[in-house]
Amino acid sequence: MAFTLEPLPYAYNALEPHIDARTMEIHHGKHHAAYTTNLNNAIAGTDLENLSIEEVMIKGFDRMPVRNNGGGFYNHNLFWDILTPGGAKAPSGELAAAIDAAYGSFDAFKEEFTKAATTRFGSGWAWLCAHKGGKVEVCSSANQDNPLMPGIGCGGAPILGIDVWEHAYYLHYQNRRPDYIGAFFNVINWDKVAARYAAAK
Ligand code: MN3
Repeated sequence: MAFTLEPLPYAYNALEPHIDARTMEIHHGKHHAAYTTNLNNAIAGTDLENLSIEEVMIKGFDRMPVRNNGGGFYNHNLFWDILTPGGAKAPSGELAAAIDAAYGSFDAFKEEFTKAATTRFGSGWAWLCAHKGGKVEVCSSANQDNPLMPGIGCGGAPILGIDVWEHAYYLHYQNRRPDYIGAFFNVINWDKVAARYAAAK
């Protein structure tokens, strides 16, 4: 069964002024669509067909172009899911407690996450991951790699991620990646991140 590109759960302009409509339209309708098509083409007729996307990422890890497009498909699904217009400023409950336990405070976590996203050279992602047992950890990965892949990043399950490829911000922010990362914090759906945390820990 082929993977499908799901529509966004909000309008392309819903995240403005933090992420502009044109960027969202091209990012979802062109980039994510291409990863989806290329992933389906790459696994068609192979032993990776009919597996879950998580299984494809792990089992197809050392096969290009499965790794790039499987990661691209999964990472963008996560990204759209954890964004929302009018997001809360910070998490609450057990996720907030886990972040405080790991980093001391939400502001200190935000600094660490921002540093990971800012210093990821070239194209990639920064993540907040949850380990079994409940510990959370910030890391980053190159290209479309994902922490579920063996030997990439934190090794936990990603529960929050930011795409720092230029295609995610260049139309509006040009070279100002730090401004885009700051704006990202205004549109995080912390309820979704908390649900991912509860499922992963
Ligand atoms: Mn992208």
